[in-house]
Amino acid sequence: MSSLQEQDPRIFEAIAGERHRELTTLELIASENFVSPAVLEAAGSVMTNKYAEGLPRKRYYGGCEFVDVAETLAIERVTTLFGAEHANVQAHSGASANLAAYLAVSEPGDTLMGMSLAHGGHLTHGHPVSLTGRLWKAVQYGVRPEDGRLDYDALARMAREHRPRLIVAGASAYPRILDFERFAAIAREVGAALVVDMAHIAGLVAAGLHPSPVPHADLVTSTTHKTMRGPRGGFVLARAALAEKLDKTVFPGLQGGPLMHIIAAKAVCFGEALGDGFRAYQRRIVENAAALAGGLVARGFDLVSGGTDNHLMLVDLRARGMTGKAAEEALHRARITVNKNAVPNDPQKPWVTSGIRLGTPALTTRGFGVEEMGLIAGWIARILERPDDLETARAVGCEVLEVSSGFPLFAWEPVLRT
Ligand code: DSN
Repeated sequence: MSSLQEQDPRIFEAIAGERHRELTTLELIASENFVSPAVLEAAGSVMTNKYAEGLPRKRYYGGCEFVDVAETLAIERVTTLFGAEHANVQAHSGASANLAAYLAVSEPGDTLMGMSLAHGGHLTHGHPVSLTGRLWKAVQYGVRPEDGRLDYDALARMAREHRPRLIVAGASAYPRILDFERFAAIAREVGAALVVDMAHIAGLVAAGLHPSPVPHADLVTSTTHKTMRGPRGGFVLARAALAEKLDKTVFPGLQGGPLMHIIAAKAVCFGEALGDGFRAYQRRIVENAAALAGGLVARGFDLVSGGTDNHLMLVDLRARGMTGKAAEEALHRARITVNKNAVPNDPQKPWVTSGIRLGTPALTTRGFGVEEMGLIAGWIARILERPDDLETARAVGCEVLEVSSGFPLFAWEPVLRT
């Protein structure tokens, strides 16, 4: 019996239940993934015990010689991976990474121009309920109604009109390539700083499958747990000229003690991303997304922008008279996990929505390929044709279980950097 099981059986059971859920359902949430055993081991390590305010070799606490090794490796690896001049790996999350980046190049009260959550952006890109929308004067851009894509000429006009101090590029539900060079030109023209939030696509960028924002942006923020397949957390890349400002903004500006166990796990994740297998893994994510999108379009589904260039797609359910909430619940009954998601100009409230977002990073980690993506498109179509039919849900759920039992979750072996 494990010590957790003995001491706290309810938490032990909850963790066991989550492990079972992850094994026996299809994880199609575009922002989730499954970490390697090595990342999990580092994240669950004794480094959780250590206070280490400051930076490697410049700490406010003694006894930091081993956590310094972990943080130094994380910084070295992530700067190599993305060709960046400087990195801060202490941000606890993508939201805190964004806040740190904004504060490094602007002041509360300045104008921030970011992509609206309702059009695929993110809460922290200036939404009124987020601190970013309360502290900054936010103006929000969206996608073209006719094709669901960004209109860079419209963005340039908006920038000229509002003269933002800060432009934020990046998205959490945009299935197309982002033109960072164009964003940089727009920012330069109006004298704005450019912050790119590459959280969703960081793995693709690291693998060279999406153009990199690093040569174009003043600061680049990311999470480590999406396509990067690392622990839950954030980081910020910066030009050398902004390094000190950024580091001081993270600590002591926004955070106290860094999560050293998570920083150790980030170092492991970055090491895996530098390994030989990572590019092939990212390529399979993109191939799987294209196959899933193709399978859905062939079955009559409307995808925002007509398809995908990256790891995710957005299914617009309005023509089917179905809400995203109803679709999420119906698919859940058949062991398929997705999230309801607003489509551009969605008439429904955020809690209901008219769409679902699907992504392939997690199932690609398990070894699912294009053949299985065809099966999944078929299962989704069967469920959403009869969303209330419990017999269809049961039958599809059995097929899901049978197919997914061939794809172990915790046994995969990444190619490690030596
Ligand atoms: N909540 C994340 C996502 O699902 O995309 C973004 O922070």
